[in-house]
Amino acid sequence: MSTPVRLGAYGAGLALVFGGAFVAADAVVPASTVDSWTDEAGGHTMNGTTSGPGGHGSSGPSQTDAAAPGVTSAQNGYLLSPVAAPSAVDRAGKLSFRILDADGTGVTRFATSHEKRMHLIVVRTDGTRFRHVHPTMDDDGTWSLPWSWTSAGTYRVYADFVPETDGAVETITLTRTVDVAGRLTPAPAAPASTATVSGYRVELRGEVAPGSGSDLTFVVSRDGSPVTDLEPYLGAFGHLVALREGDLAFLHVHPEGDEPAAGEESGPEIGFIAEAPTPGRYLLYLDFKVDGEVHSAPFVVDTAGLPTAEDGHSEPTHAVTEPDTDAESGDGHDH
Ligand SMILES: [Cu+2]
Repeated sequence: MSTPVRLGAYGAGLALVFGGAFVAADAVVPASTVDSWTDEAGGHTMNGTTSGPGGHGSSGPSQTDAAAPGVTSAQNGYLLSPVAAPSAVDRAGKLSFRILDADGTGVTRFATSHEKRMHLIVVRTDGTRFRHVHPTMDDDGTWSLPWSWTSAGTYRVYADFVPETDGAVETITLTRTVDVAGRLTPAPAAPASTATVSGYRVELRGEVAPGSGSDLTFVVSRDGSPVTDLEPYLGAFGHLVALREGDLAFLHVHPEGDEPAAGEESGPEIGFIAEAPTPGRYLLYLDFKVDGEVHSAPFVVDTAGLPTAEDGHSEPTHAVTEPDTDAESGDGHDH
């Protein structure tokens, strides 16, 4: 794979790289191979699971550009199996899946990346109910963790990992959707540059500009006072996931930069450099850790100069939705 685009670091030495690092990776497996996998997988849905993101992203600016990770169940010779999970709300069970190689064999060798071998992101397709967790693996390569859904809807599940191979180190992000039965209350995303979670107020400063690096700074406060005791989490002081509205392409998993030293604290600002591959709306989720607890703060940002309603982009009429209960309670994280 060719050298990823480096955008440099900002603030705490963290960089958010949209796009560039992923572009080269898609060339390895022919599209026809991916298609056949996708078709195959579609025939083996189970437990309310459907394969792939198809049909759940009709308003995105770009549906299937090959550069975007996190929109397919297969990439670079790796396939995400159908995801088994409870099929309705409030049913305790477990969520499980495997990563299969090109022979259909379960992959069991994963490199540790950002302190974990597997990062699992689950979010409802309207952008709410974000969870970022770390399952454990059985001998046969089955990843699982206890699971229940608090809300009905269609969810995107992302498995983000680095296979342990003798070859180049590459981050793979694969996705599936899971449908959860129950009464659904959709909560369309509306622009939101502040979030309140567990008493912490987080303000996002800066804009996302398509095609060029732009500074994004998150400022954390509590009761009007800056929070200066942010703790390292997964090897950084903040952990940002960005999804593109529409196709929910997974644009980033972890910030880059030097790891904080043990016991080091930071705040109230957490800086990133962002580059969006296309104009549009992006859903951002900042994980940060204070007093041993991880909190997720959701944001919705439009790229600068995004066309408005008269150009056919529908503006939501709803007020900004409150952070969901998962994010507020901070559960769904393992530490
Ligand atoms: Cu993770």
